[in-house]
Amino acid sequence: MRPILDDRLRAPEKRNPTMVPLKRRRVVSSCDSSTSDVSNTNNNRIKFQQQVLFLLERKMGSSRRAFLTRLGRSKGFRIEERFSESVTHVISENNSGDEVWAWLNSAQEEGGHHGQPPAPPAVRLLDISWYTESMHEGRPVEIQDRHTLQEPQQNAEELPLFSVPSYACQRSTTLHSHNLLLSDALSVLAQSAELAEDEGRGVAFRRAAAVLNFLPKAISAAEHLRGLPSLGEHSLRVVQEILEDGSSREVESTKQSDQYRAMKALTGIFGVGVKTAHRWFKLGIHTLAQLEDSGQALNHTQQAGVQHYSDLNQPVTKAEADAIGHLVETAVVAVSPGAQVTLIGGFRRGKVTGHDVDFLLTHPEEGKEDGLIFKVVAWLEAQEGRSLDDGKETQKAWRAVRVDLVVSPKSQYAFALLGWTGSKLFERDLRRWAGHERSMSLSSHALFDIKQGKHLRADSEEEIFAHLGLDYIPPSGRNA
Ligand code: DCT
Ligand code: MG
Repeated sequence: MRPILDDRLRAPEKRNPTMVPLKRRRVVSSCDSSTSDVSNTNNNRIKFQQQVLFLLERKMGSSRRAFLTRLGRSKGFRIEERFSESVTHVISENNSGDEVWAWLNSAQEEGGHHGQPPAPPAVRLLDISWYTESMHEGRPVEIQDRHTLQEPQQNAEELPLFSVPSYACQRSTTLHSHNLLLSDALSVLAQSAELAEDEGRGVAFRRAAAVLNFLPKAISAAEHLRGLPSLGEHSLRVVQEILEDGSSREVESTKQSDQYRAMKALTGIFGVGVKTAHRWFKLGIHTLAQLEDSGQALNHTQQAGVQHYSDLNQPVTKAEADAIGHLVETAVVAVSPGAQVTLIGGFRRGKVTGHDVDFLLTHPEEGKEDGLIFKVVAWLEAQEGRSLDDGKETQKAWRAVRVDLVVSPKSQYAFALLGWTGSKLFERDLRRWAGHERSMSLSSHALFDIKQGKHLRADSEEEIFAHLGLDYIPPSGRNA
């Protein structure tokens, strides 16, 4: 007997007369209805949990899709309305593998999953024949070659392996990097560019390093980075060389170069910026000793920087930061009862060392924070009986540590806290996001909505993230 297909079960053009026998016809018809509402999930119990199906409407049409969906559900199949990461089987009719793949990519992008379509093994792209045969059997039939759509080999290779949002403030970057060797190398190039006053190039390398630090696993081949934001040709070349040869010639020669070493040494002096260091470098001054011999005029800050050079270039530990925190708190409470001290900067992000210790001071009564820093510094100086530049002791029982004190009125406290916690790249991207994506202007004092023409209030960092339309990222995730 020649089986007959129900018309709606049959592909409009591609007919496969062996699929559904006549006796099924009645069952099929009983499921029919004039409505094409595929979201009408009846209460059929799901028998086949492992297979999560998605029927592609493209070329199938909405009413046929609705019909097939109801049919499948009545047989205990799990059929999703929308494509999502949980889908295991995509069923389509009269589409090539490439066409389905292209559709999936665009669907992912519309859904906000930029740049990460499912990897080919995660989702099977199947022809409608697999579905109709499964309907006939009342269970998911084994997948044969003839059921599968050709896998888009070429496209799959071009797909990025990771999904990386382009702004650092959209990502949580912890201190635990899987690619520190690579990001450290790019940071050398970033620092070299910054020391050459090429800010754009410096930021570009910082961004590339930050993306590497965000990735969930160690990179083994530069191709795996294809399509990721912020990884330009230059950075990719450096990464490739390190992965293949163990090191990058450019990075190694930069580290050895006279200019890089001299500029690092000179800007390592507290109070000396890139411009001053460069002027000295051009005069042949490359080291601290040469500077001291040169007779160059130094300002008050630079003199302190030279005097405490080795102390200030030794990293500050968390234990030291905590001890200094207690001291600052004692001083603050002594000069202004009720005033508050918060650790900010790298230590707030969980770093275990830093080049300085940063604190934010405020007072719950607006206005009472006025002059607080001067009072605190005066109290500390009186307590210590000496100021920083007085180093006449014969036996040194202390070491110099750089401490940054920031003060803010209570109404600006959340903005100051967010702005001074860092990292620098995270802050840069928060401001860039605010400006480019939200038409807002963010600073360590305020958030201004340009379209509404008004300032937005915030009492916490969470509220600022919410104003900006960003998911909240705690300090430990701001180590971009
Ligand atoms: N900051 C910023 N832009 C700058 C400088 C600083 O947004 N140009 C913010 C972010 C970090 C914070 O101020 C404190 O600055 P640093 O102490 O320089 O940074 P850090 O992250 O605390 O680094 P370290 O641990 O080396 O002190
Ligand atoms: Mg700091």
